[in-house]
Amino acid sequence: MAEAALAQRNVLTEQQVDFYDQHGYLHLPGLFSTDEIARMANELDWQIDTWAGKSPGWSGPWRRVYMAAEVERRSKLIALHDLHRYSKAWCDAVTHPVLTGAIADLIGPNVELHHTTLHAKPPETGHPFPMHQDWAFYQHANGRYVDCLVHLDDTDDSNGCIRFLDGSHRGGARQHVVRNPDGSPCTPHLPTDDWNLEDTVPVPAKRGDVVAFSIHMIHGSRINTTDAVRRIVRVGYRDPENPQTAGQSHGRPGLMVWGRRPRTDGQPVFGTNV
Ligand SMILES: O=C(O)CCC(=O)C(=O)O
Repeated sequence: MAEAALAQRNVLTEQQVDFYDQHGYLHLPGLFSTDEIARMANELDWQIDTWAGKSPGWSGPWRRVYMAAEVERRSKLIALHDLHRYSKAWCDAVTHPVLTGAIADLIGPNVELHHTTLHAKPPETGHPFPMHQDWAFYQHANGRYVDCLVHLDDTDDSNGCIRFLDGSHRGGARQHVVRNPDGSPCTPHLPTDDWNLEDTVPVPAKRGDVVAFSIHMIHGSRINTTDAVRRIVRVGYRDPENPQTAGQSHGRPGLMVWGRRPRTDGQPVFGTNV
C-alpha cells in the first residue's frame, strides 16, 4: 500500500505529504530557480506599476487591535487578482510542473487553478493580516484546496512573514466576523478576542520559496517594519470535484494544471461566455 502510494507521487516525499496532513502547511524551499523568480519579479513590478491598486487594505475592527491609530491611518496594501491574465511569466509560474506536481501530491490526481492574488506590503507601514481562513473568501465544500504563497522577497517577522496556527486546518471552516459594530460589511476575519497572532508559528522563507497551506488553515502576518517592499503572490489550486459555494471567482472555471476534469452524470459542457 505504502509502495503503491509512493509510486504515484510526483514531487513530494512521503514525509512532506505527512507534514502537510498533520500541520496544515508545507514549506517548499527553492521551488523556483534564480532565473525563473527574477523574470517573475520583473513582470510583477511591471504589473504593480501598470495594473495593481494601492489601498488601505482589509477593513474591520481588527485594524485598531493590530495597529496604533497613527500607523493604521498610513497602513497600505498593494493588491491585484489573477496575475496570470496580465503576463506570460505568471502563466508559466502557475503551470510550473514542479509546483503543480507537488499540489497533485497533496490533493490530486486532478488539479484546477482557482485564482492568483498579489499582496505587496509597502515599506514601514505595509498592512498586517488578522487571523483568518482563506475559506472565508472563497468557500468550498471540502478541504481539497491548497493555497500557495510564492515568495518574491525573503521574509521574516520584520517584514511580515506568514504565520500559521499549527494544525488548525483540522477544525474545518469557522465563523468569521463580516460586519463592523455599526452593521456595515467588513473584510472577513476571526474575532481578535479569541484568536491571537502570538499563538502562531512564523514560517520565514526565501525568494523563490513556496509555502503551501490548507484552505482551512488559520493564519495571519505582522506589519512590514522594514524599508523595503515585501512581495508575495498567492496561488489557489483545488480538486475540480470540490465545488465552490460562494466568494471570489465563484462560478468561474479554472485552467486544469494537472490531470483532467472528471464529468458527473449529465454535467453540461462549459458555455462560451464564461
Ligand atoms: O501576505 C500575507 O502576509 C498574508 C496573506 C494572507 O493571509 C493570505 O494570502 O491569505
